[in-house]
Amino acid sequence: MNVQAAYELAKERYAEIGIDTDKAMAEVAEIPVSIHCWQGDDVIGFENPDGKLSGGIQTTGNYPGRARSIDELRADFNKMASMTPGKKRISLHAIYLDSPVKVPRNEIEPKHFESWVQWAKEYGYGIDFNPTCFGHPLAEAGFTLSSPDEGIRNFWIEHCIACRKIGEYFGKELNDRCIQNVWIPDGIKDIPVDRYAVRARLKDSLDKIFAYPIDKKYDVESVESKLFGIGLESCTVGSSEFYLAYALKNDLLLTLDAGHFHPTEVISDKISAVMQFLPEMLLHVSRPVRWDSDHVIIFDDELRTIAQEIVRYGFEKRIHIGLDYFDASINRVAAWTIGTRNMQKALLYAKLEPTAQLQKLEFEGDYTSRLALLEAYKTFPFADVWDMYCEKQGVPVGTDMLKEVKKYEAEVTSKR
Ligand code: RNT
Ligand code: ZN
Repeated sequence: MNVQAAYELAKERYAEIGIDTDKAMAEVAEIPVSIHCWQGDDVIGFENPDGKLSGGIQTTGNYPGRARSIDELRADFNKMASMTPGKKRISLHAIYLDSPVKVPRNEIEPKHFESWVQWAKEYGYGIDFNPTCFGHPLAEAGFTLSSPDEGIRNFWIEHCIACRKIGEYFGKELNDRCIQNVWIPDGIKDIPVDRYAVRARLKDSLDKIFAYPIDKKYDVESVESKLFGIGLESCTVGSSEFYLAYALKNDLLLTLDAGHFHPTEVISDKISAVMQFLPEMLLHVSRPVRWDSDHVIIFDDELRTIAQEIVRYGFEKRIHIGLDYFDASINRVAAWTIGTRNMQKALLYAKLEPTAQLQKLEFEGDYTSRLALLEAYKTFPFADVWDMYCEKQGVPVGTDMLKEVKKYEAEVTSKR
């Protein structure tokens, strides 16, 4: 396969429409993607090896070979990273702590994440963080921060404060900003009669969490809304309106997860609305299939549009790209790699758009040209630029990734 020759032709084609493909590749290489650790082990973590996922989210499938220990997870992550171009961060959940003894979630400390920091430094990854308010006996009733039980609320408030301290620690250690994402599963299965009180309790708990002084230079906080969870269909306490308002009022970031809205709503349309009012935001790029199923992200219209909405307005530094999907029905390393490569691919695709020209046509009302050109550009030789980008980044080109995954499966994951 002559990547170089094909690239030279593609480069010319793009130059004709005013696009510098070398520049596009260099720019995309600088956009960090925060890769979720939880694709590697089906969101189980290391707090409790028999941990069960709860909170209305589910991994389905039992393909063999999931990571069962920190070492396995790190090895798998590194394998994925070696097959994925671009700048990488890892998004950890609190349950991925490294501790030989069980630590109650409200007592976790930076020391439980020291080995993650060492590892991240070694490989040059940034670290983002998430409190884990699910998969725990005190979350089983469906409520955490909005629980009617004050003791339960306080437990989760303490957990979230502990996580903020850990985020601050990551930021300081790595001279970085740790993006801390607060998502809670709280919801109600059947029609409630006091939605106001539960939401008031959530607001009060969040106020207590964020009142704790943490250096925002290192720990940047975001809140994630949701529409519904399995078994929590009638009301989600932390809904879209709730968190949009909360983030605005309290100077926080807002997280938009692609699977957390009504089926015909897309987050690509929400980014430009939120960005009018918030300086930064976090995305959980995911793929809902009929529900918040968290399928592996594919190179589809919505993924491309999400990337375009980031790149078109120069929001690369203000929008933090996090991935959030988990498929247990296929090889986990492949799932991780395919999705992460697709995010990168979509960013590169977006960089190859002659946006200013299209925006001018739109401004002038020439929608005929807008449509004609958008369609024509779809079949430009993008694949040749993508292959070149992979080659330059030293990661597998084209279908070679699959060969590597199969090899790793034969040698490593199938033996678990
Ligand atoms: C759940 C949210 C949340 C989780 C992760 C594991 O619906 O999307 O972000 O998926 O925190
Ligand atoms: Zn999410």
